[in-house]
Amino acid sequence: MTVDAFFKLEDMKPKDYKSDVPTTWCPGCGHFGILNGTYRAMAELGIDPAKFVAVSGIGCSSRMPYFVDSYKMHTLHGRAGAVATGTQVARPDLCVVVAGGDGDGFSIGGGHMPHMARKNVNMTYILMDNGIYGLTKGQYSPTSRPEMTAYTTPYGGPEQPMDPITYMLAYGATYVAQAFAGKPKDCAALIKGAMEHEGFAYVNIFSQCPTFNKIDTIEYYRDLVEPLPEDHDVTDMDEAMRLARRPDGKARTGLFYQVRENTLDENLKAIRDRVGGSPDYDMNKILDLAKP
Ligand SMILES: Cc1ncc(C[n+]2csc(CCOP(=O)(O)OP(=O)(O)O)c2C)c(N)n1
Ligand code: SF4
Repeated sequence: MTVDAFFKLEDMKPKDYKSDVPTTWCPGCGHFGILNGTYRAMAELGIDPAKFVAVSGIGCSSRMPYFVDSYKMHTLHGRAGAVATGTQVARPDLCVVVAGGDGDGFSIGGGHMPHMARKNVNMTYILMDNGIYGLTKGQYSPTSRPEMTAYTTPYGGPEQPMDPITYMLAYGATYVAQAFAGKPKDCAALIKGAMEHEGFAYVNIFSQCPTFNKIDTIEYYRDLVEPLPEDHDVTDMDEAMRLARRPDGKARTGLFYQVRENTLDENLKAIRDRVGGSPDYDMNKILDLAKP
């Protein structure tokens, strides 16, 4: 079954998807730009909130679902993608979106990441990459630069950061994109494409944390990013990998990679169809197998 949430409502405005819960983020936090990009993507797709589920883990970023007027789940640290997989498989007609931080996704949640991508679960993963643990007051994360001194690393980091885009390409995600929270229109366009994509869509969004990350500032990200070349072929994995590794030090933004492959729910349905599975199946046939 394909997602049945799009183009249900006409003339929707981004603010129509705002919930009654006031935002809790610090002034100047990049997460606002990502939330606004999400509202805009929802409005452009005329999404029916009754067919939309926002699922998050734990962190400042994971508060996002409270601010969206739809079904939602605020789960456990690092488990959003696992819970969302259950949601998507049970109800393939819903538009499922995961939101979380870099610590949530690639530290504690790092074990679930390859499997969401590998299984090609039909959902969107929005990762708000601020290079720090915000909600716990500023410890270094797997995307922090080693020169950053932080709460548990007062003399700098003892290791190199990982690059989310390279990981997700290697894990087999079928839609891989990167954006910067300072450009909410770009965020909206890539999130919209991710929601419409049939398969596992990953969007990495640089999001400044002015309260605790004193080196990955809005100015730093503005200088770091550069759009992918206009003629970039989104089916060229080798080129996507090459650019993900920042050959000239620039982090590319835009759509790195997109291909259409069977999704987990499509493959599960194919198995059910092959064996003629249905909710009315006579369970006695299974019990009969245990007869001596
Ligand atoms: C199992 C578990 N371990 C640790 C924590 C403490 N904790 C709360 S939020 C968080 C990380 C937040 O950082 P990130 O996911 O990068 O999101 P941000 O707050 O920066 O948006 C941690 C470790 C927890 N809630 N649960
Ligand atoms: S601590 Fe950082 S990530 Fe958390 S709300 Fe404040 S600015 Fe945003």
